[in-house]
Amino acid sequence: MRTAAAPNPPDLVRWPSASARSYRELGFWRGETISQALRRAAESDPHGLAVADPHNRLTFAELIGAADRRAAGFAELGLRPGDVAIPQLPNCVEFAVTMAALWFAGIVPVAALPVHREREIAAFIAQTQAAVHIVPAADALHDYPAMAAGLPGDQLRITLGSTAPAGMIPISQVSASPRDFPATDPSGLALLQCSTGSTGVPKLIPRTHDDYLYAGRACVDACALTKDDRYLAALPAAHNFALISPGVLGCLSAGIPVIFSPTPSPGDWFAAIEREQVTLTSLVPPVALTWLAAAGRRDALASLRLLQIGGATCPPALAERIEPELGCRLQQMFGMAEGMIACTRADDPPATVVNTQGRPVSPADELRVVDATGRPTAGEGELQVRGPYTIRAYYRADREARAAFTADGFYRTGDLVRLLPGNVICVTGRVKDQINRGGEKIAPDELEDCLLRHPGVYDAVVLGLPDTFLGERVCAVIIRSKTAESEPVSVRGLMDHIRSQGLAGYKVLDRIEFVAAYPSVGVGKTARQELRMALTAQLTKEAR
Ligand code: J2J
Repeated sequence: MRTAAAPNPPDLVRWPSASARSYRELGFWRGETISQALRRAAESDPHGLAVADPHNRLTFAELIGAADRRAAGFAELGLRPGDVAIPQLPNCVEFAVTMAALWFAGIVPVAALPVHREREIAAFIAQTQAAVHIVPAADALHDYPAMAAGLPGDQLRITLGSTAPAGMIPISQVSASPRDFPATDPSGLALLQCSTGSTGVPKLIPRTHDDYLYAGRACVDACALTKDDRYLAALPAAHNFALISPGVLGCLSAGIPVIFSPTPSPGDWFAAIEREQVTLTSLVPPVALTWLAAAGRRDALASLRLLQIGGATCPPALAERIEPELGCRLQQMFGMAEGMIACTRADDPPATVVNTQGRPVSPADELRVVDATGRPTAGEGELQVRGPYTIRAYYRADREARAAFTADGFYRTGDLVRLLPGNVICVTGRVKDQINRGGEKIAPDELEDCLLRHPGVYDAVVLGLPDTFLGERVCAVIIRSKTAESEPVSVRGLMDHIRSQGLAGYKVLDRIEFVAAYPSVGVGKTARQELRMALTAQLTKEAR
């Protein structure tokens, strides 16, 4: 049993009081917590289906009952309101029960993903002093309990497996008679989302009950969903796209059932859609391509009316194929875990749906586009956003993280856009130092840092090269060290080295190039960016 509650320092930079007041007056913030929203949805339809996966299904009343018992179980273990939890939960009914239980008990979850590994989880623990880490049972790809056991910290370790190794608690034992918990502040911290980051250290994104629930409601409205809809969580459920756009939480709090598909294969997704009569789901572009390749089974998709595609550029050539080949409407989604979400709408002309990322989901989203000198421009430039569900600062932000916000509270997205009439966004590129590999974001800095830890590497530059399937793939350009005693490092050696660094599974090198020297640029961070750009241009030209 853990005795001391983790500290909960005032880490939340709130909206200025005048903005907060107006968001409340306009009804965007309702002064409701996520627990209250879920209970309200359950009260309006207790016997309706809430969540299902291939092995389990729960009505709203059953979901609330299971979450109440688990919340009490968390309290019995010594967890306190305000503690931080790191749940790494796969897409299954347990995801909804555990997340609801954490919120019922006033515990703040980090939206960690099953694909995260030692490096990311250790960084989350260090930043939050998390009181508990919850992992899946060991599977064919990864021994989660062993990973959890090896991580530093005195956090409790819970596994979803039915049995647990020494030092871990099986989730089946996290259960007790329901109890009352102290009221939670709706304007307080509800969730720590994960930034995709452009530096090595993942930044955490503090989302409040008020703002996160509003994002979900605004997306439900923008998608014109009703209680007759059913959402399939195909992408990892804790990712902001699948959680609140409107995703798992947006749907459940609106009384819309959520179907989980644990295995990422089109065959299983199609079967789930057919079995559960799913009406909408969300995908990243490369996964949408795999759906098109499997579209021989199009009859299985008969119930699907809306396919959301986002997370990375959806090329028009892909966008144009969705409706004719899959028989459902495409909705482009452009969002960020920091806040602002934009999407195309049912009544948009086809050219807008194919060629743009639509308009923001809230009338209170403020957008501006600035040129390289920071001045507003009518042409292409960096998108900056501010509004009722866009954060004003990262969690426990250092100086570098604070630079992501302007003095007047706009978030610098790092995305290059053109704004078309009606606030319609057309994403044209990015200025941030990041690789978008099929919707999964990779900080070149982090991979470079790992590569430089190899004794055979003198210098390393990591960059994204264009790729027709993934949008971008990751390439490392290496200068070997000239130490006489060591064998020159090989491609295989570096791939193995990266795999041994405890990084999330998607942080991979697709290609490695060895060179004798880099084109000469200056020193410092900007020069590094210039070097990446010069090498990207060179390698892209060679590939043509
Ligand atoms: C180009 N780039 C895009 C798009 C995101 C909904 C949908 C996606 C996310 C997400 C999300 C893009 N075209 N359609 O949180 O709620 C890139 C941009 C953006 C970054 C944010 C949501 N959609 N992007 O992808 O936090 O560069 O959120 O700034 O993972 O993804 O990434 P993330």
